[in-house]
Amino acid sequence: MGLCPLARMPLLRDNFTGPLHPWARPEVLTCTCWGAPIIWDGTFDPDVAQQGAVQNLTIGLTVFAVGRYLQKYLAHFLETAEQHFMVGQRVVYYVFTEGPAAVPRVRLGPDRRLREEREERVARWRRWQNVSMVRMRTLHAALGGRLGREARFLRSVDVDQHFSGTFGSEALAESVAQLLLWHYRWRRRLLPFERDARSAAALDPSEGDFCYQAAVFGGSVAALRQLTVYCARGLRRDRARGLEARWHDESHLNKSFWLQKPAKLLSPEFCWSSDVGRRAEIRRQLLWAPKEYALPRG
Ligand code: 2GW
Ligand code: MN
Repeated sequence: MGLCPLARMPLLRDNFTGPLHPWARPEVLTCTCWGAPIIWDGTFDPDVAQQGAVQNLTIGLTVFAVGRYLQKYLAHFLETAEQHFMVGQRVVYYVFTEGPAAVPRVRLGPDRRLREEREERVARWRRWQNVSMVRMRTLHAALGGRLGREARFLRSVDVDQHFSGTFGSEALAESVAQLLLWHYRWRRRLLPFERDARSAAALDPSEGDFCYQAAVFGGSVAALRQLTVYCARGLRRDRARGLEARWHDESHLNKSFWLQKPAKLLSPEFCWSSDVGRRAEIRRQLLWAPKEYALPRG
């Protein structure tokens, strides 16, 4: 397995996340075989992470809030982000939406701004399988524009979530993948990667490291431009062949992170749902994703 060039984290020095204490969590894996730290509660000191953070960085948080999701989720998402997300840092929220006028006016702290990015292709959002396609393409285009010039690091997240605990500099790196809450205990060969060899997202049974979540990913502008264009091309290629990967953009994201290893992994504690039930190794729930499976999915 080749070492991922992104794993070198050029801008972030060793003390960026504070001293890592893998022994503080002997029961979980705290480092990948390619040397990327896996951040669990207790493996970093939030204060040290904060002090060690490179100052004068703009961190972007991109979120799509289209149709009923705008009214339903965005206000709570932003309010909790104000309390917990990168507090003390310069933050720009990039809200992709068709109805900027309807974006809730949430009081923002100093050094924090909200930019409304116009999402024009709203008609396409009816089928949820299209959601992933549109998001990857739109994000890629935005990264090539103002957003890409303004922010140094970005996180892309689903809006149907909220922050419920500190989410700070320990979660930044050249490229960051979120371990999927459902599968982190599973055997590798059982992981639900795309196995249809005709799909651009296909992974051979001997391939795939971990199962990552498309609802949360992050990194530098350069790393995310690569990631989003890779996924957008794969999605387009599959569609042209009448294929749809098992987990849509998530399958393509997993293929991309297999080829370009993430520099940092976040434990499922950073994106947890009470639907999973109690797990001894989950010490806190940083981002809780309430699911409404009863609602029509389009
Ligand atoms: C449109 C049709 C059907 C379902 C959702 C939507 C929709 C999504 C919408 O009307 N408005 C909207 O703003 N969204 C955005 O897309 C919003 O940011 C939302 O959080 C995100 C993903 O949709 P969601 O949260 O309903 O789908 P999940 O939680 O099942 O997401 C997983 O699957 C997605 C589709 O492939 C993505 O991979 C996503 O990253 C996964 O977490
Ligand atoms: Mn979601």
